Amino acid sequence: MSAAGAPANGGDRVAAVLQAHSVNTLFTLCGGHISPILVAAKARGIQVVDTRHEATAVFAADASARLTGVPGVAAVTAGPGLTNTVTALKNAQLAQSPLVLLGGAAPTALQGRGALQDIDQRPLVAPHVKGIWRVRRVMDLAPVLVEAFAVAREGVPGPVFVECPVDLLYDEKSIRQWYADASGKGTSIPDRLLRWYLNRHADRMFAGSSVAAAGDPRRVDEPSASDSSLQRATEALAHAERPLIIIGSQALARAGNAAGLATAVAQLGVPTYLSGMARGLLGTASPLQMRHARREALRAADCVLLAGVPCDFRLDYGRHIRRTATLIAANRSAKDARLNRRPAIALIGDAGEAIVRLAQTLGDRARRAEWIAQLQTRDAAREAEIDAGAARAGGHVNPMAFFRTLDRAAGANAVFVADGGDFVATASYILRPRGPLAWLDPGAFGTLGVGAGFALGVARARPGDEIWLIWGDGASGYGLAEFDTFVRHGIPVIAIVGNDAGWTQIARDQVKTLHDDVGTVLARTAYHEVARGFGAEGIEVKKDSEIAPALQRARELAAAGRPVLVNVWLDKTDFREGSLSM
Ligand SMILES: Cc1ncc(C[n+]2csc(CCOP(=O)(O)OP(=O)(O)O)c2C)c(N)n1
Ligand SMILES: [Mg+2]
Repeated sequence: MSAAGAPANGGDRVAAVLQAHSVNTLFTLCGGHISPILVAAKARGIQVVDTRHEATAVFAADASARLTGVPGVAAVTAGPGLTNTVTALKNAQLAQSPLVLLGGAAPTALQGRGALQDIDQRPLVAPHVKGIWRVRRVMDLAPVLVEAFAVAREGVPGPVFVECPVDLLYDEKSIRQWYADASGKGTSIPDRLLRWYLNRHADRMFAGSSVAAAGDPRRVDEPSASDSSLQRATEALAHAERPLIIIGSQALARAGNAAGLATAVAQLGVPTYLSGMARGLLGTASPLQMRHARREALRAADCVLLAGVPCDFRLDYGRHIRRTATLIAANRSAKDARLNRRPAIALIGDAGEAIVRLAQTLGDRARRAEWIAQLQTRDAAREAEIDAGAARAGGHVNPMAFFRTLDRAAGANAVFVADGGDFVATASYILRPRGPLAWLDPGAFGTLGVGAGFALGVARARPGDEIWLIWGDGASGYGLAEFDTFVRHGIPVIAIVGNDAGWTQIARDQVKTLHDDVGTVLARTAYHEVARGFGAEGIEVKKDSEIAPALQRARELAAAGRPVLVNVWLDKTDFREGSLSM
């Protein structure tokens, strides 16, 4: 702190705002442009978690935001540091996850003059964020960041980007000295002009910076559906014979309200499918939760409430909802509420809050015992099919048997992170997330490579929870190097690699339709040895009989603080035959 109480430098101004927003972790990969932010964050007690790829840092910030509702924060260096984040930023945007990305930039006086890593960052980032700010004065750092945090959270949440040029982050004396050295001691008129120019430039940059800047969060109003639309939804549901609710990630935008939402669904007594971050909302054994044959249920339903779920590819573009059914769409985004199907009733606002209010106005007037029983019977039949599939023995491990065993083995505080193709799709049918916000998948962008970063974010948001990273062998390649990060930071992730020696989800259709597996074949790589190389534990599982002991051992190691990779040799199965995502 300076005499006037202002932060020592711009880096500390940034760190002070993070602290005021209850950010406990800064995910990063270092670079000279952002050093003052990292050092100041550490000095203020914020844990700096340094990763091996900038995408990991942003995926981690995304996961942390999803679990806490507080925007996650990542800091990356200028140029290549930023370009490396684009996939993760886009993923967060489509998943409507609020995060703040801090990027370095070349010194303000040198931008556009061939400085190291000096590129125009705006056009790279702008299409993927809700807001972008390029700070030009030290005194603006804090207010801009406060605004960035609020924009990330309000309305439809999403990522934002704040560019902080390096010369705003160091203290005034050093920067003036640096500019003085750069402009030399020459006495010619151009030399003197340059010194005058740089001096004036520094005056502008540091104007007003002797005063401390407030970093307190700005209030964010939560959007709320109108009373009249809610009344109409209440009536529609009360008169329905076969009502159905589908709850998606956006309904959990306010992470802290999950328990209230679960209670409301139980009060309504309407059969419910859960997707994305809503999986696990009703625990593992709710009689209202249906897990299978969603398409058939949608075809039969006469009133469908989509809560935070757009009619995109994941819902077959709304094709399976009857034309005669009353469609109710609760969504923070008016556009998403109308995507591909115009709802009869649009509840524009927080979808979770809408369900809570519906439970108050409707009570259990939409509970239909016979309809619930009908869906339960179909669900049970599918579970029996899975049991039969899981009982088939092959040369190596049966993925269905594997996930049935994992479902029994995982602890009550398990969080599942899903990153891959067929292997994780099988997991999503069989694993039962223990509670709300205990299942993470990429979301609508469907990118591979989220796993290691998500696991890292979960570890920081839910210290002490048991983290299972369900990885396809293909997908694991994007993040294996983060085992180094897990080891250095003592983060006991349990990674399960479904080793089918291939990019199977793609191979399945490519071979069938084009009769060639080119580009889809991998080796039975010893991924557990790779983890050992990074200093973690590695376990290999080649037969069904080895599954349970391996999982128990992995849990023990994780409980003792050790990251583990379990490399599981899979059999080919036809479980996912016929499913094609486009
Ligand atoms: C970044 C990215 N690249 C490529 C794809 C296309 N893709 C979807 S599923 C898949 C195969 C995944 O293979 P693996 O992780 O081994 O899982 P498996 O299907 O074999 O169980 C691929 C390549 C993608 N979704 N994201
Ligand atoms: Mg594979």
